[in-house]
Amino acid sequence: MMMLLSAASIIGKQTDTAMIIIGGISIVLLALIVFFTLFFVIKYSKKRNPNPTDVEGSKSLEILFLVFSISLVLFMFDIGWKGYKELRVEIPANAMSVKATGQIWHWSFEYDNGKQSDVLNLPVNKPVIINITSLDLIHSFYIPAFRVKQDALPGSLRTISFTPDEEGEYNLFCAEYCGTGHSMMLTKSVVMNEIKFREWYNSAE
Ligand SMILES: [Cu+2]
Repeated sequence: MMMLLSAASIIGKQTDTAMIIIGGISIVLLALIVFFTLFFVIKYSKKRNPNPTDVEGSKSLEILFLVFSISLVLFMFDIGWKGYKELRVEIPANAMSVKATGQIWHWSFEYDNGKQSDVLNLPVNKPVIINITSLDLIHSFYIPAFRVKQDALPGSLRTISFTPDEEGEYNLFCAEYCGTGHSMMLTKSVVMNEIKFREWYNSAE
């Protein structure tokens, strides 16, 4: 979206759409509220309306307003809830799992076959579930291009799931200030085609 780097995962693209929808609704509401505030301030100013008028409430208008605003809030909640479920609850059965470990001051990744890496290599278009932990203090696993972020907590496994859908190299940061080396705590996620990934995954080194 606009100035953001483009999303390279399915959930990332949905997140951007949610941003545009919810941001758009907020801008329209702000415009309406400011417009009516100014409109009534001018219309009922002392100069134009020297004798205050008694304004009666309108039950039907109030009910309409309540129903409309509650539906709008629930609509926005629903967008967020669906995204939340995709990230953490409804994880596809064929998802590939990777363990990500944060420590001062680097990331390391371990795959199901025991393969280890300090770069997060992933196959394109394949759902992945990252099991995140920390060896020392609180870090945070953050890949802006995929729109995913999850705290890494010592003694605890947290998961986040997504499907990268564009090949390329993406920055992977620690997003929790964790000490003097925090700004150096970055690596990459490399998304490659299935064949290349298999080659790397099954290679000995
Ligand atoms: Cu950190």
